[in-house]
Order: sequence, then structure tokens, then C-alpha cells
Amino acid sequence: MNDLSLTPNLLQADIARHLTFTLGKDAPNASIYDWRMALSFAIRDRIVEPWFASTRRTWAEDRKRVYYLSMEFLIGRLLEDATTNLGLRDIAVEAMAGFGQDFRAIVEDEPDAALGNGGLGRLAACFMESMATLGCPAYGYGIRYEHGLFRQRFEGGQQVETPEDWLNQAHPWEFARPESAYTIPFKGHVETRDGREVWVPGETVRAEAHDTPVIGWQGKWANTLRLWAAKPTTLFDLERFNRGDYAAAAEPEALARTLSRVLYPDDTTYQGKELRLKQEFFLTSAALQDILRRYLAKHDDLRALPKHVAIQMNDTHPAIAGPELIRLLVDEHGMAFDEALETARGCLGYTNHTLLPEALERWATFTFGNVLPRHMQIVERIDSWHRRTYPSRPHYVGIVKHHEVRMGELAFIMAHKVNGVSALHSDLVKKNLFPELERLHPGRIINQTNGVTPRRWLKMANRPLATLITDTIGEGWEADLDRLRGLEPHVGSRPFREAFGAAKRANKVALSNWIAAECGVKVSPDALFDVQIKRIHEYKRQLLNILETIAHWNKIRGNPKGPWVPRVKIFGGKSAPGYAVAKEIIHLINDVAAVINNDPVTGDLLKVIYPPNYNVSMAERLVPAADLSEQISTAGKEASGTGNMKFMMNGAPTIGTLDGANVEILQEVGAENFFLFGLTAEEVMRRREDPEHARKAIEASQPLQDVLQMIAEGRFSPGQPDRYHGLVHRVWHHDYFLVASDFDAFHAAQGEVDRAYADRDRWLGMAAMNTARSGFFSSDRTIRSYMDDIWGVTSAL
Ligand code: 26V
Repeated sequence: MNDLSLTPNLLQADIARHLTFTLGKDAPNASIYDWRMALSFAIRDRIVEPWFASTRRTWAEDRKRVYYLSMEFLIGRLLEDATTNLGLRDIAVEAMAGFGQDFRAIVEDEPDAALGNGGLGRLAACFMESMATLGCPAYGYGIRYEHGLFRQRFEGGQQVETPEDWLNQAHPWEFARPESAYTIPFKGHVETRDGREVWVPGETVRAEAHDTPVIGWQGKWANTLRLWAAKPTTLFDLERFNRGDYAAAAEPEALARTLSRVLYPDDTTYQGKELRLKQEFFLTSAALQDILRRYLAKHDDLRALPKHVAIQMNDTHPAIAGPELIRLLVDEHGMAFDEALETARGCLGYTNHTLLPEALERWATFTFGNVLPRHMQIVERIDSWHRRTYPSRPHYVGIVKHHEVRMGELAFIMAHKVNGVSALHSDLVKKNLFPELERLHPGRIINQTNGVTPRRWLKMANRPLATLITDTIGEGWEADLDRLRGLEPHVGSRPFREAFGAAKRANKVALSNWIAAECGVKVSPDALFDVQIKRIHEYKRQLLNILETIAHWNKIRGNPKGPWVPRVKIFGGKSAPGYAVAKEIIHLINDVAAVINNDPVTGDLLKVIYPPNYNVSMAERLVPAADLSEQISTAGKEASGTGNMKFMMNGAPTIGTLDGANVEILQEVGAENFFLFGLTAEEVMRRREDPEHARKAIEASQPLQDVLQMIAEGRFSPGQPDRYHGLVHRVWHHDYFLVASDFDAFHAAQGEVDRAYADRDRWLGMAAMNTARSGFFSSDRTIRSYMDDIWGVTSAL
């Protein structure tokens, strides 16, 4: 609960005490790091009580718990988030000012916890916050990677990756729990003893828990994010050490630690790497052992597990949970196989986050059987059980096919509910990904449209707008986002629209200053800020955006005195280190930026900005300052998108295709407040049937021809004119993502954007309508729906 008795003076006393006794620092010698730690500990102290209270309540009331298993939690910074949710922000600002310290600077000193790649990991973080806000008893289980997603630099416009090092500094939000540890077995072989299968592992690793409390809005409930660190089971070879063989002595430790060393940075193409499979099993087995330990502390009948335990698999990465739970029930607790299978299914849910065939996990049976020999047997038994139980299953359907274990099919068969993440995507999961399994199990696939937490993405990140909202409709919208509809009657009033515009402008001024400092480019806060931030992927079509930018530049140059709307095109995002085409697109954007930003003819009318190392904290700066949200994926490819929702909440209309959750955004906000363009998912399929689609589209579009010609001639790479020959060739001849076919429609839609923006009053109305109608995209709505439709859990509040 919001602690009304806390004053800046009392908080100051706590901070001073931590500075002295926890950090051992004298105030005059304290660095910003010391102040941040002292403040973080003082805030953390306020979380512990509600955290204990929540845990005690869950035990006392024997509540069903949710376990969210995810290889990624992209949580970002925690200090400002915790302070905001506890309602202590103003007090913290004042307390720090009393020490001569700037709260903002301290907040920004915190490194991001970048334990995820993108959308899937950030969704897990938003879900954790919403589960805490809603009083849904829950644990998140993940891996405590020593190195999160790599840091990105540009050298000569090209992406260079360096290791990320967030644990270099102490992490004040976690509690190490060395007593909560489990042994994780790998490899070895399976023996039959007394008619039972016994796994004799070849290696073991220890999984040690590290707990981070996750505090909900107003501190009413707190859950735990439990991340596992890998430790050796045998500590250290003293004999080798004494012989002077220091490297060999530390070998078991080094080997074990590689398991939680680094996050896999490739969310594009699946590669059957043994270490990745080991990481997945490490997380899953530790989580399941912990779940069973907690359950057996109060219960003895494991058949009743589904009444008390809901386990959600975030994509197929933890899909080994099915076989592992069966193994624990059968091998360790003596349950019969079929009963164990049904018990496991009663607990498990599976969320699918992608249809891209190249991202779907399939393990060679050789690798799988080598790392997890017992699970290989269990998977085959699950598959034959399914074949027997559903005799009409077509021969080409199954978990094990062509010497591969297909994790999607495994997750599907082992889950009582399977969900997609937007209406369109869930439809495509049914029709294209699992059509046969959908027929055998009608009703198992459901939709749960994603959402984002309005506490972080509106209340915290956009204080000017949050203040205006509260001034207009009062308090309470933060945990009941549908109330934003109450803004609608005000959108017609000019003073409100102007206030909305003033809030946006304040954010744009702040961003312009940051861009000047970080990128050395001066941009006008009156220009239209057009933002595309997300992982770099061909299907997300950053290429379409930069090609259209060049076409726009050409138009301005053709008539420099025309009534142009000044634009700042902002890009942000990382490419997977091995994704050559994505890296080429990054290079092109930077090359184009260098030319356009130095063109005296276009000057302030067009700038291209690409700040390196896009992450959660950068998103918190960019989203509130955006005028236009770029959501331009090839229809049918973006499962949902969640950035699109953040922009909408923050009053940036979308220019976008009918893809993922854009479809639902359009439906909520109305066509008059959305810039729709491009082929639909069905049209995309049909268009691809014409092998000449790209050539025809290019030949029909003079602007596109000009742009491709300029790139091919080296206009943006004068030192190396053939730099983009491969890229241009691909647009002409291998344009799988239909950049050419959607180009003219996109170009025209951008013209519409200019016309709308030029009418300031009209634009402010559109922007405000986006905020007013964004209530549906709160992750609270999503979580309530998971609780009702999948988990069967009720709120403890
Ligand atoms: C795939 C793989 C393959 C194995 C190696 C590691 C790894 C890591 C990530 C992924 C892809 C995950 C798919 C993903 O991030 N999907 C995104 O999920 C968002 C949340 O549902 C959704 O909004 C995005 O549209 C979707 O692309």
C-alpha cells in the first residue's frame, strides 16, 4: 500500500543509513553509483513487507499459483519503476534533492537488465508487472544470464557487437538464495532396473536461485522473479590446483557456468546448438523441481497438481517441461505414465509467438537423445500415445519426424491450452501452423491479444501526458485503463488538444536535446517525429521505410521551396550478429543518414537519426516523443507487436499494415485515426504466386525505380559504389517480403500523414484519440484473460 506516512525526511534517513552502513561510504565521497545503491536499497526495503505479506497469504489460503517459464525477461531498469509503483516518486525526488542529487541522473545511472531479445522478453516483463498489480499469485522463472543482449556500436555505419556486462556492478534488486538449489542432470544413459527406467546422468550442474521481487501498482501485491544461476556440483579440483594446474582445477566450474553465461542473441533463425538445449533444460528442470518441492510441502497427492499449479510456456523454449514433468512424476514419484501425462497436461499452457518457419525449434534426435536420453524415450512415448489415442492423425503429423524433435508439436500436445498473441495471429496458428492438430483438438487453440503495462509505458515514461490525464479524468486510470475513454469528450475542446500538444512537445524537446548530445545532430522539436524501433528483420521492413525516406528526399529536392512538413526519421534496433541481410539494412540506413543529414538543400526538412544500442530505456525516451508509429511488417508475419501499443497509448497514430495487433488497434481507434496501407495477409499469399511481382511493382513505380537506381549507383556509398548491388538485386528478384509491392501504397500513406500533420488541430485530435482508445492494450486485460481462460486462477486482492 502507498505509504502515506513516509516523508522525504524519513526516506532521507533510510538513504543515509544505507550509504553509511550498507555501502560504507561517507556522503562527501559518495559517487552517483553509491547514491543510486543507497536509494535503491531504501526503496527495496519498502517492497519487502508487501512481498512477504503476499507470499504468506498465498500459503495461508493455499492458492493456485501461476508459473511463467521464459528464457527471456527483458525488464530494463527497476529503480524508477519500483518507486513509481510504490507512489514514492515525488518523495524520492525531494529526498535526493536534499542531498544535492538529481533523481533523474540517478535513475539513468542504472544499467538495463537486458535479459531478452525483443518482444517476447519484454512481454514477459510486462506480464510480471500486471500479475503483481492484479494480485495473481505468480512466479516468473528464467535464467540469470551474466551477459544480456550484446551492446551495439556503429563503425563506419556497420553494427559491431560487444558483450553486455550488467552484473559488473552490484544488482541491488535481487536476493541470492544459495539454499534454494537443485541438481540438473545431463547426458549419460538409461538403464532398466526391476522393469523401471533409470537415468544415469553423465554430467550434473547446480541451479541456484536469485529472487527479484516484482511490486504491483500501489504496492498492494508482490510476486517473485526467480532467475537460476549455474554453478558446478563439484566445486574445485584441489589436487590439480596443488599440482599447479590452475586452469584444469577450475574446469568443472567454468563448464557449469557457461550454462548461464550468455543470452542467445539470434531470434531469427533457429540453430540446433547443444548449449542452447542445455540452457532450456536447465531453466525448465530447476523450475519444475522447485514447483514440486513447493507443492509437496503442503500436499501429498500429485494427481491434484493441476488444481494448484498453472505452468505457462513462453514459446517452445521451455517445451521440455512436458517430458520433464512426466519424468519427475514417473521416475521420482512412481506415477503411472498415462496418469503423469494427463497431470502434466492439466498444468501446462503454451503460447506461440511466431509463425516464421526458420524460427521454429526442431532438435536433431541425435542431439536431443545425447543431451537428454531419458526425455528422448518419453517424447517417443508421448508421440505414440497421441497416435494411438487419435487414430485419425495423418501420418505426416507428429512430434518426432525425419530424425527431428519438433518442439511446437510437443508443446501443443502437452498443453491443455495453446494461444496466439493477436486475433489475426491466432487465426493463422489454427489455419497454417497447426491445422491438423486444431482439427483433432478443436477449442484448444485460443487467442490472447498481447498488452503492455501502462505503469511503465505511460505513467512512468511520459510524465507530462500522465499528469494531463490525471488532471482531466482524475486518478485511477493506471490500473483501469479503459477509463482513458473518459478523455474522448475532451478531445473536441481546443484547450485540451493544445494541452495534449504541449505534453507531446515537452517530450520532443527532451528528445531533441538527447539526440543533439548523443548523435551530434540538431533536430527541430516542431518537425514530425517518425519512429521505427524494433529488432532489424526483413519481415519488419525497415528497408521499405528507408527506401521511402529516399523517395521523400528526392521529392523535396525537386521543389525545395515547397510546403513540406519537416520530418525526423528515427530508427532503432539491433540485428542478430549472424543475420547478414539485416546488417546490410543497418549499413544502408546509416549511409543514407550521412548523406541526407548533410544536404544543405533539404536542411531541417529531413533528418535521419539512428542512435546505437536501442534498448528498453531508449524506448522509454523515444515512445513518448513520437508523432508517428511505424508498424509496417509484411502482413501475416508480425505475430502481434507490442511497441505498436506503447505508441498508441502515448498518442502517436500508426502508419501500418493489417498485421498482428495492428488489426485490433485499427478497430479500436477507428480508420480516421490510423494510416492504413498495403496488402492483406491473403493478398500477400496470392501476390507471391506471381514470380514477377517485384519487377512489375518496380516498373510501375517511377519513385521506386529512381531510389533503387541511386542506391545501385553508389549515391549513398560513394567510396564503394557496388556496396548495395546485392541488396538492390534482391529487391528486384527475391523480394519475399514484398517491399516493392507495398512501396507505392506506403509512399501515398506517408503523403496522407503529411497532410494530416500540417493541420495541427486535426493531428492533435487524432493523437489524443489514440491515447483515449488504447485501454484495451493494457497487459492487465491480457492477464485477466489468461487467468480466466487458461490458468483458472483468481485474484488474491
Ligand atoms: C526465437 C529463438 C529461436 C531459438 C534461439 C533463441 C530464440 C529467441 C527468440 C526467438 C523468437 C521469439 C519470437 C518473438 O519474439 N516473437 C515476438 O513476440 C512478441 C510477443 O508476443 C510479438 O509481439 C512479436 O510480434 C513477435 O515477433
